[in-house]
Amino acid sequence: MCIPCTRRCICISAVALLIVGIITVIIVLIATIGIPPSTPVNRLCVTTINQTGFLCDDREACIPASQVCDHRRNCANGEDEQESLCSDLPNSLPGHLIFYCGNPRFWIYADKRCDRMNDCGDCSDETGTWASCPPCGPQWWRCTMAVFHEYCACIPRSLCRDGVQHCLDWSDEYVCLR
Ligand SMILES: [Ca+2]
Ligand SMILES: [Ca+2]
Repeated sequence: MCIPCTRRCICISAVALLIVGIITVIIVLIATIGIPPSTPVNRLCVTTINQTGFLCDDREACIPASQVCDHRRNCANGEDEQESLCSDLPNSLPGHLIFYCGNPRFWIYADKRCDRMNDCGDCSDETGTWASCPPCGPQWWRCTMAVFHEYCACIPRSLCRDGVQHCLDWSDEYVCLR
C-alpha cells in the first residue's frame, strides 16, 4: 500500500496497471479469435482414396498433391496456394508432392503416379521402374501396352470387346472378359 502516495509510488502503480491492461487485452483477444494453429511441420498425408496428399493447417484436411498450386484455394486458409510453395515449381514444392518422369525434365504431381493414366507421356509414371506401381486390379485389364497413349499397361475393363483395339496385342478384344 502507498499511503501517503509518493511520486515513485504513482509511477509503479501506473506501470502495474498498464501491464494488467495489456494482459487483459491479450486474454480477450485469445478468447475472441482463438489461438492461431501452428503450421504442421510435415504435410505428408494420404487422401481417402489413397493418394499422396498435402495436409492443410487444420491438420485434418488432406488434399491430393495436384491441388497444390493449381490456383484454387482447396485448404480453408488457402495455404495450398501460398507463394513460398508456388513461386518456383517444382523446386518450391516438398519432394513428396512430385514425381520426376523418365525424362527428368518433366515432372508430374505425385498423385498422378500409378493412377493408370499416362501423365508423363512416355508411361514412366505407370510402367517405369521408379513408379513401381501395383498390379492393375480387378476393374482393369492388363496388356503389354495400350495403343492409344491415354493409358499404359492397364486399361479399363469397360473398353474390353468394344470393337476398338486398345492393347497392342489385341488382348482387350480377344481375351479380356468384362
Ligand atoms: Ca489448390
Ligand atoms: Ca499417371
